[in-house]
Amino acid sequence: MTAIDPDLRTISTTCAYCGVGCGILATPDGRGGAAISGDPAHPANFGRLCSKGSALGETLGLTNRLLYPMIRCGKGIMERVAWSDALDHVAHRFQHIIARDGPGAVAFYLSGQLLTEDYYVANKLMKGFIGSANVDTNSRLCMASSVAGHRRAFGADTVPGCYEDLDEADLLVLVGSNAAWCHPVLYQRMLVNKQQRGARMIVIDPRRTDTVGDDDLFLGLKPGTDTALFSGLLIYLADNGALDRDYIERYTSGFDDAIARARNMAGSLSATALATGLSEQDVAAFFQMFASTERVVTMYSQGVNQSAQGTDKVNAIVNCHLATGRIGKPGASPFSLTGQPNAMGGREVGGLANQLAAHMGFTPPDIDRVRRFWKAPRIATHEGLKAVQMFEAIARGEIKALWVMGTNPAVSLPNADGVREALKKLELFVVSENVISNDTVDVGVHVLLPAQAWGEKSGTVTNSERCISRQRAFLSPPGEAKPDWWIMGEVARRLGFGAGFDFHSAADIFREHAALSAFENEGARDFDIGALQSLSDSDFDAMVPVQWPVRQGNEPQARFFAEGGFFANDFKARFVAPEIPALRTETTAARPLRLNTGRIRDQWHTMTRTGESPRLGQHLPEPFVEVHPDDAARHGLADGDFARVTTDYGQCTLRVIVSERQQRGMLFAPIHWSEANATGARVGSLVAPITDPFSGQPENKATPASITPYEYVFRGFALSRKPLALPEHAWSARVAVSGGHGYLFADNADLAGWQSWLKSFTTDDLAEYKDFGGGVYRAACFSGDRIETCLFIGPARDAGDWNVVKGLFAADTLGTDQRRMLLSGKSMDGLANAGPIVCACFGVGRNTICDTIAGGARSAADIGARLKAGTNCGSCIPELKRLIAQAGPGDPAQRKLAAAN
Ligand SMILES: Nc1nc2c(c(=O)[nH]1)N[C@H]1C(S)=C(S)[C@@H](COP(=O)(O)OP(=O)(O)OC[C@H]3O[C@@H](n4cnc5c(=O)[nH]c(N)nc54)[C@H](O)[C@@H]3O)O[C@H]1N2
Ligand SMILES: Nc1nc2c(c(=O)[nH]1)N[C@H]1C(S)=C(S)[C@@H](COP(=O)(O)OP(=O)(O)OC[C@H]3O[C@@H](n4cnc5c(=O)[nH]c(N)nc54)[C@H](O)[C@@H]3O)O[C@H]1N2
Ligand code: SF4
Ligand SMILES: [Mo]
Repeated sequence: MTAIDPDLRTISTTCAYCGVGCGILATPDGRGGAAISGDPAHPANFGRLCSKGSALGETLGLTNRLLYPMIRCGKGIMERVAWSDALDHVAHRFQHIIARDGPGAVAFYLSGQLLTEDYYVANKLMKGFIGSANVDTNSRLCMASSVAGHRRAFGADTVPGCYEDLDEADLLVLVGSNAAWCHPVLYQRMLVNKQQRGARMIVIDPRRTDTVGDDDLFLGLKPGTDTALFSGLLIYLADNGALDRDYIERYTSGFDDAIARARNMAGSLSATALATGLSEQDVAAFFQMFASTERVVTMYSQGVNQSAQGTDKVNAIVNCHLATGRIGKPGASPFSLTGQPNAMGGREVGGLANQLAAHMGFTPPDIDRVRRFWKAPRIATHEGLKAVQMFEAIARGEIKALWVMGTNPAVSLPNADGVREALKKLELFVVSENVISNDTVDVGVHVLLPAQAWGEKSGTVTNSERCISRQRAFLSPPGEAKPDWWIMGEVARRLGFGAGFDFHSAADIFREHAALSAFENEGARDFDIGALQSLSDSDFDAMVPVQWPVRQGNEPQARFFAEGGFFANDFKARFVAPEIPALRTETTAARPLRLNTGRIRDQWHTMTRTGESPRLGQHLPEPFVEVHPDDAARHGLADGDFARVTTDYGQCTLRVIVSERQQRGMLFAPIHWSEANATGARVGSLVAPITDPFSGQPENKATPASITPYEYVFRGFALSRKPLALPEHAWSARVAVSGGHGYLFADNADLAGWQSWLKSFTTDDLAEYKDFGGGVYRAACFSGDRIETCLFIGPARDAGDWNVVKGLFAADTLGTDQRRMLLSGKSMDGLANAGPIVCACFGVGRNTICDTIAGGARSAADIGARLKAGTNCGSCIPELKRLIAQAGPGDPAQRKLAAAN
């Protein structure tokens, strides 16, 4: 028998990406990589993974990794230093600024991608020992409205339901959630419910997204009008005998006020239709389905949270569930879908500036309790600044030292140009990162600290259904990367707080966190994992997913509130009467459109990880803006062209996709591109920094904007084994490709300039095809039998075929014919042009799919049987269905965009 290398055994861990929190099995290959598959035993996914999770193995490379601590030296250059020097420097500078300007002059900005243990230490250090509550997190941009809505209604930030409710519901309502792309594995669970139990689905979103199936009710409401819709629903429920009077009576308060306010806002079907821009029939259909279905789950995400009325939207939804008693019962609950892998863990430790710790707030008894538990006499006694306000305080020079961990605020905060300028003013700017370059780091960080990345770090995360899972290390950390908690602990020790930070492992921290959750709790607080406070190290290592609460001596509890038990003083839930919804910004003649921003299927946030995966770079490779055909006509835009999108805050240049799925008067642009991977496509620079009055969450989905066509004379692309710095005048986007680096670009400069740019770094034996008069230049140089670098430029849309050339570039050896054909850039025998990839799992392109449809495939299942497309993660099934619906056999329109790419 061959011995098994213990380092290569399969480790069970949790996905690095979304809040579904899927279990993963990772088997290291001994060369820094790992085979990835879904964990059949994990209760979130039972073995399924989406395209992003499946491609995690392609993101483990070290090309862009930060490996050593670095400090900006006198000449402005980043220099490698020893850990002890970096930590001394950070502690010393923090100490100096705190002594001079007080604790309010320093801040931490954290992330829902940190582990609970990292988050716990950061929060304890800032709030407990430095004595300032200026610690906030990117969850402010993500979940803050849900947190505020929960606290107003339930008295605590409690998610009442669990994933099994999605399997058991008869009606699934999705509000402001593109779950097909953003929570794909949960969406697959809902589809199984639809297929097997006949559950119905309603999607409420200004855009018709891939979440909307053929037989679903789609409510394409006007942006920001969800409060009116759900207020109308409350009235309908009241007027049609659908209330649970008993539940309202026993377990809630404030019902009459809420009804009165709702009646004012949307007292009838027609008033609701008018307020939301929906048809009366659609409103009636929704209300009737909701009223008549006992088992209904209403899921909501960023279309609800990221609004100037986000908290009210949450409460308007929750009100309808309270009024019908449909909360915390099998298949019946309101359900906030969380974004990041540890959005919930961050809320549990108190990562938000207006929470203290362990779901306690800044009330005198809570402050006193946490002070005693932490032995922290200098504990902060009032709330700190929320993200947007924190960066405004930095801009005003009031906050002088900032430590950013696990987030990229120069891209993801609204008014991102303003944020970038603010960061330049800092006296001390520290970043703990995995990557050596992103827009935030590139602003001019003073100290850069290498943190362990997914696959190396170890601790816990909590998913949308309160399930705590282990993230386990299966790779050794590269260079000198350290756990985030360790880095902060070392700084805390140097600040003189050693006794409070004597942690030697993630398990040590977890035990303390669990003990705090149970400290003087006795059922008064929802978050209690006291039964886990004395896990041994080996218990912690072996810990299986567990849903909280895990109270000492109590039975497990999957749901909350079916029979009251709220966390307000009177144990009752509150009906909160929402304000009449008002968008806080108006469109004008100069800014006639509203810019909505969000996500695409195969990229994660600012692409520092998914941007490394060739598989994930295939679906939508360029930054784009989606426009309704009528608006496109009005503003002189055509599909595949470029456009400038302008707001009062900034400007971007994006490819245009014309689509009827977009609402008239609205634009949609994805958030993923940054200065680090594209030019002029950082969409956060367009977004107004307007926030919800209760949650402080910015309204990322409704900034007034204008759009104008922008012309480029040339389009082109380059592929290279080494990273390239494209000429600065070009518009470009970096795309991960097999075997090297890809760049799609457009430009107005002359071709001779591109030729000399190419020649400045390539060897003499450059094969060229040159027709400068016709606007065409193609060139390639080889190393042995494979392409080293190639450049294709052509007029308008005729640069050569990116997908074909990419295929040739990926090959290790090119035959003589292929070499000769290369510069023609056209498809050739044996290398059919598959078109842009739709199915990331099996690499099936749009052209191949369209050919199969033309050949008689009539359903996604047909296509799956012939091409395997859609048969693994299922994320592309909505797109397959759309292609079938759109394409009559041989429809040339299908190939238009493929050709443009
Ligand atoms: N592929 C992928 N998945 C992800 C992520 C990712 O980056 N990529 N990120 C994760 C994170 S952190 C998060 S927070 C989640 C976000 O997940 P989602 O919230 O599902 O994603 P978004 O695309 O931000 O926005 C959802 C929808 O809100 C709609 N919307 C805009 N305005 C309104 C409105 O006024 N009312 C209503 N009802 N809808 C509106 C938008 O049109 C959009 O389709 O995704 C997680 N999953
Ligand atoms: N316009 C607009 N803006 C938005 C949104 C929107 O819909 N529209 N959505 C908002 C939402 S919901 C979110 S969640 C944010 C996300 O926005 P960000 O958090 O800014 O985006 P990420 O790309 O996830 O940034 C994470 C960074 O942390 C690093 N990192 C990853 N893991 C670790 C770790 O363990 N330790 C350390 N130290 N570093 C790590 C990564 O390399 C990366 O640079 O964007 C928000 N901004
Ligand atoms: S749905 Fe996809 S991204 Fe989200 S946790 Fe599961 S595998 Fe990861
Ligand atoms: Mo998020």
